[in-house]
Amino acid sequence: MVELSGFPITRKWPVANPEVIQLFAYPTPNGIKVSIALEELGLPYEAHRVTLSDADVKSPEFLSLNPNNKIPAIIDPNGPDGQPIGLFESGAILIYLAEKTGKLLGRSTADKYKAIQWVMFQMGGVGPMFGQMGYFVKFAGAQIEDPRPRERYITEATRLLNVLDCALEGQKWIAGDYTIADIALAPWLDALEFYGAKPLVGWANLRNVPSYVERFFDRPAAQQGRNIPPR
Ligand SMILES: N[C@@H](CCC(=O)N[C@@H](CS)C(=O)NCC(=O)O)C(=O)O
Repeated sequence: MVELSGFPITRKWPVANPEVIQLFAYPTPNGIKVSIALEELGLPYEAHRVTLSDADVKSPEFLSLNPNNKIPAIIDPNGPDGQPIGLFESGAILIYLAEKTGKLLGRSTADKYKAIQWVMFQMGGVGPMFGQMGYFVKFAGAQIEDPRPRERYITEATRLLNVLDCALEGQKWIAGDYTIADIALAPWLDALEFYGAKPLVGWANLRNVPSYVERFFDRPAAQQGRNIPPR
């Protein structure tokens, strides 16, 4: 029997089955990357609902697993060398799960680095820029008179979308085969609807991204994982 009581997070979010991967998340674009990957990989897991409130993400128990107070985070009871491992940062978790299973990273070493390249593009570009745009467009827009932050992030989000749109020309998935890069990207593309930002970033002019997102969410694992853990 694996023992996870050494992870203080389990005091606030008790573990029912310590033999399976523990996911601590909320169904945001970053959170559902991991639930969708787990569904795609068919790995058994237990999902714990960690809201974005300070009471959850800034609790000492959560900070013990992710000192950066953000979902998602995981504990894999059966990590490298059979030892439990805790991980945060969704990109690192995706790479970890793909390498653990030998899936979702293409067929060759070159494919693998192409996939990781697009994961990094999402982690360093799409996620932070779309997130900031969402803040200025949807949440804080009316309270901030200076138009420059809003314009800056809309311009950058539009630029990133067009990079992706060009790269998807003639491709079903961004790195050839379906990989963790698609799992990293599609939830963020889908968030543009929630932000009400599609008209601002020229969504209607994109040739490939809209059908790419539809194709992604047609997958049973994406449909299942996008609601885990429930709100
Ligand atoms: N780079 C991080 C970003 C994670 C992130 O921004 N999580 C948000 C929800 S999508 C969060 O937990 N926010 C709570 C907070 O900042 O207090 C990752 O990809 O894991």
